[in-house]
Amino acid sequence: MTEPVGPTTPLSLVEDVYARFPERVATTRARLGRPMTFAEKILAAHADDATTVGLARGVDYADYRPDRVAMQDATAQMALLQFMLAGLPRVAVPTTVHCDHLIQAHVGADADLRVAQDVNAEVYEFLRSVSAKYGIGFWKPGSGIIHQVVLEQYAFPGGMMIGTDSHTPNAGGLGMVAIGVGGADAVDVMAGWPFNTRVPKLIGVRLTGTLSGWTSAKDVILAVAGILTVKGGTGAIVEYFGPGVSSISATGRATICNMGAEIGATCSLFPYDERSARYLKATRREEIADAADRCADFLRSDPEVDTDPSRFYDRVIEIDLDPLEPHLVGPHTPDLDRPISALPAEVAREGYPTEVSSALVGSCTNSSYEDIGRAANVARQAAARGLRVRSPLLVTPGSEQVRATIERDGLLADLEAIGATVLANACGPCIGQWQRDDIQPGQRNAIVTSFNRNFPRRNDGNADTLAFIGSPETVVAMALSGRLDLDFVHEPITAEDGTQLKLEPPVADDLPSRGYDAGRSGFVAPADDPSSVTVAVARDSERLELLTPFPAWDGKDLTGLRVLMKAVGKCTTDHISPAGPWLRYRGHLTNISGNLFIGVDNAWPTEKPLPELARDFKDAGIQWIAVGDENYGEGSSREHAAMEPRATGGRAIVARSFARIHEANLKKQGVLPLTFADPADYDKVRADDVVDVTGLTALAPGSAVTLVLHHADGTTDSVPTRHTMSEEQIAWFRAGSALNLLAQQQAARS
Ligand code: MIC
Ligand code: SF4
Repeated sequence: MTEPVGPTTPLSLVEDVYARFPERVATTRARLGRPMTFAEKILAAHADDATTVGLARGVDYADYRPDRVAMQDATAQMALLQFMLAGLPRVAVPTTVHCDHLIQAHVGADADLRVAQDVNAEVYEFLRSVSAKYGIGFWKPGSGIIHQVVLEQYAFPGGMMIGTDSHTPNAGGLGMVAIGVGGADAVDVMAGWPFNTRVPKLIGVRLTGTLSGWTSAKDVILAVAGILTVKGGTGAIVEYFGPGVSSISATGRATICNMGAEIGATCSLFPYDERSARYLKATRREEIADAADRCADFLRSDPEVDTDPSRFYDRVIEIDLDPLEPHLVGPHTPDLDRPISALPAEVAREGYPTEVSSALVGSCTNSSYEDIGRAANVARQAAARGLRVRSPLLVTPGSEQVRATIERDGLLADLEAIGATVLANACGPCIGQWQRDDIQPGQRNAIVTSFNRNFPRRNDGNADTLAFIGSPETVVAMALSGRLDLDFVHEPITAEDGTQLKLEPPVADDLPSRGYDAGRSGFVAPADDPSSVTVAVARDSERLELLTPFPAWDGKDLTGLRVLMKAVGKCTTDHISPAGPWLRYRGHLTNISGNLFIGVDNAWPTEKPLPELARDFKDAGIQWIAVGDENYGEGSSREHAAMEPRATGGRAIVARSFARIHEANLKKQGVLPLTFADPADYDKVRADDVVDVTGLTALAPGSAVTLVLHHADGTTDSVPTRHTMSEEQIAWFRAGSALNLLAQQQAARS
């Protein structure tokens, strides 16, 4: 049995992992017959069986054994409700829960945190008691955003983890293969089963030049997003290498890996080097840095990879950091990219609002000591001339440790001096937890943030808010000018009284010279005596509901299905199951199903809202399909976007293509993810079709599944589709869900 979960990863765990590298890597190198990249080494060291694990990238499914699991409060509820159904006494792998998503930003840190503790008391108590009972470490609200806390406390070079949040790859900044998954995947690993996923493809990003001036790590990933687009990284690990790497700090690398989620990447990865070691030491993990130094050859790619990358990667991208300018992306999609210098002309051309209505710094992507330092440096330049922000500026520190340190070092005061409001250490406005009083719904306005997502309605629930994303220093500069159409890099900004100021490129330390101040500890260890803990879920709770297993498949082709909706264009998880006010129901499947598809741009009008229509179908015993466009399910890991359809009678989603995590979530919950063999067949599906899904009795990897569309005019179309289900995933469908199968196997084991 593993050691009890503590506030950091114990050295013994890291050493056990490092001890596996030499033999596992040698075995895999021999099997591949060539040198290896860093990502391949980590996967080899974590393969369930390195001698037999599939190696065909993008083809084979493989079993891995991650070192850790992390969950945030909005996804942990459903994950742990499922874990409770698995019938196990405790988790098999070190696991932590982090309370960060449920704190609403309104007036400021302390008051908002108190309100959250009160409003969410039932949910926090559920998470605390389940954690105590099953051996899970619990981080209280206020301790910080999951990915920042993981980076500071748990991530280590060469490790592998999964997390129930799409930005889990943040830990790649410190050389960890960290993958975002749905709760059901986390349940497998917590139950002691391997994590099964398709062997990722590899994309290499070669960095040359040096990061300098206004340009920051954020601009690197914004440029990559512009090149690869929101689907370009699907199914791939993005590995950064080359001489430019050393000019990016460990936390800057985490920013880049974090936002790799926006290009659909499985995860992103930086090699271990002296800057990683400095970060480990600064965060009081000296002995892990020493252990990593001893294992250093395994914590980077073989030299041949740097000299001949195209031999190793499915695709290679080159980015020269020297000419890279600060970028701003948006609105509505993170790959709509341009340098700041091109912004004024584009604002005029597109008719975007010229004023910035709010500027927001923070989120798991950009809330490190260095980020706040650079933002504060810009603020100090303004304060020295008596300038204040012209747009409201809100700042969310990433963790209690960062908050305490930036407070001690006067950086918070610098931001407050120009008029910034400091919010709780939490996701806040990034996930729509923003009680915005200054803008009415329907009012068109532009905001700039240092976050990572900018889908419509994401931050304030208003579809007419245009959200643009840039680095923290860009956001502060734009808050000072108050303008979206000013190139602050080359032009002076103008204060309210007419004073002009040409901002200089910010300079700041990447690590605090006086070390980090840990602040108030937010960690709660699991109970010594789990049997003393009872987990209470009130029968009449509107926020928590115990789950009942989904029914098993009856062994027959599906017939007589209806088409609930057909999504036109972008359909992210924020369209399928929006967050904001709905975060309230993340532990209550029936109640959260009230948001099903409410953000979707549907191809036809319906007489009732989609959640009601779905419920009517369910009550009438009618099953249904839904149709999606490209990259359906882009964005979040929230498995609610798969469970809600399943709970209301959805049996298949047929799309032009899927985002990785969402496709996996659908499979886990027993919903068939099917892609049109011919994307043009999307057009054949009509609102009043009655649909049969055939080929299911012979369902096997690669087998044909056909949709028979019976149109209302009496004609019929036969539409071939493809699926990517493995034997095991087909077994989930047969059992009704992966969890049903797990529970059956668990019962058979004991
Ligand atoms: C997000 O950024 O969309 C979230 C909220 O962190 C999600 C998880 C969730 O929906 O709870 C994610 O990215 O996975
Ligand atoms: Fe939280 Fe936003 Fe990061 Fe998601 S992207 S974990 S909501 S800060």
